[in-house]
Amino acid sequence: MAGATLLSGVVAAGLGTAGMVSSASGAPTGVDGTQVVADLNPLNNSGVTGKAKVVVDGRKLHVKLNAHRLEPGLPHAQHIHFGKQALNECPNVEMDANGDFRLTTAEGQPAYGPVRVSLTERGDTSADSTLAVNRFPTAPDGHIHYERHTRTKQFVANGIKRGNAVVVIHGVDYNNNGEYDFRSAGRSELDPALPAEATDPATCGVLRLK
Ligand SMILES: [Cu+2]
Repeated sequence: MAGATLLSGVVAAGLGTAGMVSSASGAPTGVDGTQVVADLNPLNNSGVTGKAKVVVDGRKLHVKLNAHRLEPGLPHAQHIHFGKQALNECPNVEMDANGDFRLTTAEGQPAYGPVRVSLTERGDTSADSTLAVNRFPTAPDGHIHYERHTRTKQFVANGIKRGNAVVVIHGVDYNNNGEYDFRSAGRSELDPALPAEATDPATCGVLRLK
């Protein structure tokens, strides 16, 4: 009898603690910000994998990104995509609208939405820098190790905090000749002056709450 009373006391205390934790985590922003993480998975048979982490505090972002098996020595545009109308997911082969066995950046837009943050190494990080080719990492030895503090718009920060934003790294050398050229995939629909190899997505991951 005494044991049963003790046990029910422990259960009640446990529920009380759980209730407190959940109400604390439901607060608008913690002191240290909200952390979201992504596992990056290959698109377009690139073999590129990686991990990304973003800590959001108000409009401030602290971004860390590591990726591997990228085409070395070439610029890799990398962004945080988010769209209120998007699926907030990575694209799959069914989104290859024209059936050419390539997923272009435009074909992926219904999944991940437009560019909101350009993960450049210096200067502007807005969507204005979507194709700022000379400010993106060039993946020496196929690796990107990236860290940057920046800011974004409030609605974008809110989308990231809700777990709805998507990290995408672009650049696929389909014909493995060590450069972006027009031979294998033609022109980019984002900028016809660029080969599609420079802008097609290589890897993608949804930034989810832990
Ligand atoms: Cu992108």
